[in-house]
Amino acid sequence: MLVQHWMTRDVVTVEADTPFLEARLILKDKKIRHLPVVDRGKLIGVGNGDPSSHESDKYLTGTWQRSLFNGKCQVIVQSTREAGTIQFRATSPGLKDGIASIHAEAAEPRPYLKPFTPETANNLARRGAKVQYKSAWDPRFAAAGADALIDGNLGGADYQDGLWQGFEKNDFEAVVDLGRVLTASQLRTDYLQDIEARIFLPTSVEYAVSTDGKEFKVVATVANDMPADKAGAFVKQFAAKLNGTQVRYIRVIAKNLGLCPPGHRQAGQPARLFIDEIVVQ
Ligand SMILES: [Ca+2]
Repeated sequence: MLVQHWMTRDVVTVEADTPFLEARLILKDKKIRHLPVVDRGKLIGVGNGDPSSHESDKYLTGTWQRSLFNGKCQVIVQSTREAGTIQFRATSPGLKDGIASIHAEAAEPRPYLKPFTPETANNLARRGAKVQYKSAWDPRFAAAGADALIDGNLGGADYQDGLWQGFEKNDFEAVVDLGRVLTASQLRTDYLQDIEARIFLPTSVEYAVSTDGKEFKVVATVANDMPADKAGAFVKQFAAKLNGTQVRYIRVIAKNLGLCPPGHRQAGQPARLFIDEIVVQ
């Protein structure tokens, strides 16, 4: 006779604040004489990493269990609102019990952060502007298509938010026709860097302006001063002051890094360039 033949497989537990009458009903209903109290923590899920497993991730009746996969399984424990030690024990027939103590500390509540809503730039499309592309966007990252860069919508840190237009390996080159001659004080384009997604800032952005669409004058070339290995997802503005220049056509050429640089996880693979808007002020 082994202990495993006597041990309780499906342990029913209660928390310290469970009403006594409810605990008594559980004892009667389950025909048990002992009811472990799990304090300052509760189980909210189990798993084992086996993608073909059909076992439940939740046992709302409290009879938590999970098969091992490659000798391991996972338990998700949630702390309560009180600091203290969370005691956890895993048992299985034929195996030594596993016991873990987790110390939960009191924490300051995090401030509420408003969900991200895209900033709106001046909407040139509504004012009759058109963009003529000299390079083709990647169809996987088309955003709003031909008007994406003059629709007034700016992207966020998520390259898949549908507001970024992507160019793989190619430079970005396009001419905006404002439809009439305007006095402009600044040109600006924003780019995303998220090197995990092979998205890099342009190495430089050149702005040229014209009033007839034929003769273009380069008014600024803005170099990138951000390292190509800077991790995380962030947006950088490349702006050029114009000081009241007369413009109708604006040509923007943003140079793609070309290939993911040495040291990158996908070194040698095509680099992507992501732009969301051409802002004329
Ligand atoms: Ca846009």
